[in-house]
Amino acid sequence: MKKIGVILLTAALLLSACGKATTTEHSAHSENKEQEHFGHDSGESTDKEGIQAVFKLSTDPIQANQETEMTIQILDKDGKSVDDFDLNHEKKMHLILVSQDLSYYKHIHPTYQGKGLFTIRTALPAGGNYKLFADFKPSGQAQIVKSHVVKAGGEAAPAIALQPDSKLTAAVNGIEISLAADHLMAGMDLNLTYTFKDAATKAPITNLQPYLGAVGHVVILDEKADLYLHVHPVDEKSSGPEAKFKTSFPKSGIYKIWGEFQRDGQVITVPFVVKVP
Ligand SMILES: [Cu+2]
Repeated sequence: MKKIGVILLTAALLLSACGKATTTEHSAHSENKEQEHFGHDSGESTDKEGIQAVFKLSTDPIQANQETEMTIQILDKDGKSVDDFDLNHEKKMHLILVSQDLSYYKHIHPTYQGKGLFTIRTALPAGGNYKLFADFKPSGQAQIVKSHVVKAGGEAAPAIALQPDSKLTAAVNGIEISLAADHLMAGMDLNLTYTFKDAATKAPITNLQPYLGAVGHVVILDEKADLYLHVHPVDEKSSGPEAKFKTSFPKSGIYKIWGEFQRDGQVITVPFVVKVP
């Protein structure tokens, strides 16, 4: 793949109560029309501190449903391995994998092998483009997010157009989950409040379990998967019936918001699509 002029801007924004929200913005120009609207890079991206993440698949090109080992090597500006990472919500790296239409979402935790090398075995569910976001924190440094696009061969799943949900309520695992957003407007601080009820009895749910050290985690992407926000709750120790997150959408547009929670030992992922004026 030939690419011209890839600009990568990474800005850490203090958005959440624990100050751990990060925005990455990628603007890219490509001769490849297919990828034009899905930020991309060459597998190596450098931020202003010079930290690089080199993504590799042991099987490249990869086919849909073919399990492969993925490696993410973190290097400093001199190309030397970054060896020490702070735990961020119990993990040294969080890896988010989405399909281009954002219909497929996976949140995984690569294994740290030492010397800046993270590995994970995974498969991609259908042909097409996927974007990976590696979220990590070299010791003593700010949180860093690096992204990479991979393409799987094979039959593509029909693309699902991203439509704002008319109703921000969903039932998952017998739990009715509602999302309310106040001040839904670009560039403004707002609260995202999830409310949990028993889907059958409508009784409030108060026994959510900590998941990765907090009542929940929220990952937000804009429709082009250029803007990545990872938001942690205002009150991490809540167990329901509410979980509140404070964030800010950088610009107007359509965003997909995945909330992740845990109850009875099961992780619940609930996606909603909103239009931010
Ligand atoms: Cu994670």
